[in-house]
Amino acid sequence: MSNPSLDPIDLFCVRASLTDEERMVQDSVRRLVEERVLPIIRECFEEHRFPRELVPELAALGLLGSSLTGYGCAGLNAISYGLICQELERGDSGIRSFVSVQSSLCMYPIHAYGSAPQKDKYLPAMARGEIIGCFGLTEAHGGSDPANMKTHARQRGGDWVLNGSKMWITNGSIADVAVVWAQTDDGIRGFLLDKGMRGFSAQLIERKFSLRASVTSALFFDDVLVPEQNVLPGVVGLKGPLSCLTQARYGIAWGVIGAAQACLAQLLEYTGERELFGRPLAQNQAVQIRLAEMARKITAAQLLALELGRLKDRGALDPVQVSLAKWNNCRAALEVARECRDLLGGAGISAEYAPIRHMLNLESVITYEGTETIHQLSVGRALTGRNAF
Ligand code: TGC
Ligand code: FAD
Repeated sequence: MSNPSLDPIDLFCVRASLTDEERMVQDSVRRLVEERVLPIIRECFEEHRFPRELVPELAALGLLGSSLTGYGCAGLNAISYGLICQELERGDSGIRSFVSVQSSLCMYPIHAYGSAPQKDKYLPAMARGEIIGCFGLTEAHGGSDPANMKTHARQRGGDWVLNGSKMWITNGSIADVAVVWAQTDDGIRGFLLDKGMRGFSAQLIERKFSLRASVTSALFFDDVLVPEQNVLPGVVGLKGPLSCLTQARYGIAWGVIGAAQACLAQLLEYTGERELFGRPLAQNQAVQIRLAEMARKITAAQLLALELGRLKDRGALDPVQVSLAKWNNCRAALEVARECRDLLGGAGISAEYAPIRHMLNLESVITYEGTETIHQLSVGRALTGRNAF
């Protein structure tokens, strides 16, 4: 490299533009991932196991609900939350998923829309990792269109009776509390279902080829009696769950960069060492062009995420900007992971190398939190003023 101080996976020196606090957050999460995640993640993926033993360590570093204020949460800015997601996903998308769901999809709605007793009961324990949450929006008949949900709650006396089911729910079978969105006579509302409520059950979804180090489940509600005090009082309508998705999608736009960086870093090492036709693989024009393409995609994704974070920290973020970044960055990361898999040749299909694991994970990440098409249509609607959903 002409300038040896340039980092090949950070060509525009994003790290140098961070504050000391942001760099400290990045360093501490990177250390945790190197010391505690990377040594076990391959086995976890092979064994289809979420490393639950890491939850207390994630909590001790302040990574659960990190951008919320009060209730034992760290109150970090948006850039720091993005860096947390990036460093965790450098390890594995499943670990970032756990933190996304706990922080953005469960703690966020309780913080934003919960009653004072709900906040006191759940948030400090969730920040400590003692209560694990899940978020139930998607249903089996069509996740892209949550407005058409069938799960419903009817008032009976002072309480609610909930019926229906949810599908593809991260953390579902290990959750102590589920934030469940259900149709009511007034519109969609959020319900806090504690594990063990009569009629509430979760079933693990097995045999996934993606996000194998993450728990994914179906949730079932059969006449679950939910007391009024477990209803989120602060929001009615689809904007409740969609506002949570904006938080989580923001984190994903950052997270996938870490997965792509991990793939490229490993590939640079490999192509530098592997000799074919009498020279290192990295010394072929065709290979360098592909490496440069990957660096271009990663750099563009980083700059988009950074600017998105600045908008969020200024309180000027629009959900359409989040859609554009989630779409662009997931697509970029998936393409990088697939290219790295290919350039590793046969070794690329081995669990010894990270790209195939990241590649398989990213197939979920590009689908959940709104598929690529959903985000393209959101941007299209913003451009044209016409709703094509
Ligand atoms: P529309 O009827 O127009 O809007 C409903 C109301 O919501 C408001 N709104 C938002 N508010 C806050 N943040 C946002 N991002 C918002 N987007 C819309 C909107 O202003 C309106 O408010 P009001 O007061 O007028 O009622 O609904 P829409 O046309 O915007 O929505 C359509 C569409 C397709 C974009 C939406 O349904 C959608 O996003 N579908 C995709 C569903 C999805 O992403 N599901 C994800 C499930 S969770 C998950 O995947 C977790 S994986 C986690 C992990 O493991 O990491
Ligand atoms: P569908 O909505 O049926 O879409 C199928 C295909 O049709 C997609 O390619 C889509 O882009 C396309 N499509 C849809 N509408 C249109 C259109 N109008 N025009 C053109 N094409 C269209 N959900 C939760 O609520 N909580 C969770 O914690 C959670 N975790 C998940 C974890 C994993 C590992 C996975 C895979 C999913 C998770 N999900 C979760 C669900 C996820 O959000 C949904 O899978 C996603 O929103 C898509 O819904 P669907 O699978 O029903 O696909």
